[in-house]
Amino acid sequence: MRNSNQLLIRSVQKMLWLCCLTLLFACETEPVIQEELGEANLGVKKNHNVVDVLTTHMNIEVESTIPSGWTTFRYDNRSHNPHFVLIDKLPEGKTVEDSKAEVVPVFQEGMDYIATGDWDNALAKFGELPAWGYEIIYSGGTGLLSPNHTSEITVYLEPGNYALECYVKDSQGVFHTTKGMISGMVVTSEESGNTEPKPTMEVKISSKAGIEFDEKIRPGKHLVKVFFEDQTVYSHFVGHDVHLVRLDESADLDELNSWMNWSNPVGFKTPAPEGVEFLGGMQDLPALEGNPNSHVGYFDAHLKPGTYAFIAEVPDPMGKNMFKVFTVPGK
Ligand SMILES: [Cu+2]
Repeated sequence: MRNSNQLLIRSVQKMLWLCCLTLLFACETEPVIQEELGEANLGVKKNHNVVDVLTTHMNIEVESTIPSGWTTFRYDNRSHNPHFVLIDKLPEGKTVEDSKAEVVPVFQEGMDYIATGDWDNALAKFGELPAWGYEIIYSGGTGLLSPNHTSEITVYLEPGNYALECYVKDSQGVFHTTKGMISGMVVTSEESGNTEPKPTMEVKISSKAGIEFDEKIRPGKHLVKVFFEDQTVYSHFVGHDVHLVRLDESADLDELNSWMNWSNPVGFKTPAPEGVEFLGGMQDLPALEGNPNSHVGYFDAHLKPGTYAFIAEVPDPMGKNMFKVFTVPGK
């Protein structure tokens, strides 16, 4: 397994990662204040224009066309499984239909080989990914979200064709993408007019230092800014991100640490580890050089007193300082 992993890492390192597109800035408008009685007023503000995203089973419902610039998505998970929404910017001329035909099946067949311990054939299968698959720019998205939860995120999107996907696995190891959790969306050159949000707290992530934040956290409604100091490709083909989880006493941190890697046969398989409530987060951002908007994404977090963690969806997040448990005190 170790040799196979090294082979996979080497094969990934050979691959081109063409994330060199330029982002454009959008104009801004004033946000609306939203407060809730009984909660600490931490000054969270929200954008007017919100794109609704809905899951009721193995689906992602979203508007087919939206404007560009700062974009707030409200994800409502009304299904019985945890899901996320990763926003893929597709290369010029490609659509979600190309992803369904040429990318999704390759990952599923590769995963099926991994599940049987056949890494040689898995690597051969991943080698069949089309060259354009390596030009997909992961552009943020909603982190893992437990059933019957909603989460709002804000990211900056430039015009183009996008795919929204979730690749959590079912109990048989079938990716949710294979079961239909991938949808297309066109982002037009019309600007949304939304403003960059004002956060109440900030989390930084980098391949070198892991996840860093000020652990003195007040309870209440927060808007979390996630700053990507860099981005890279790990052995599971994708980069780092930040998920927020609430942990109860039954949570097994080692189990969760292993679960956060889809290329682990037991990883990302539902049911999710016990005692873990997924509260959203920010999917991979590209952190493009010279484009400050590509480094930041925002998500809302209702932090009641308790034990939480910020965790990345990477192989062994604990070993990368990307699994940080923290406590939110009482008022
Ligand atoms: Cu899913």
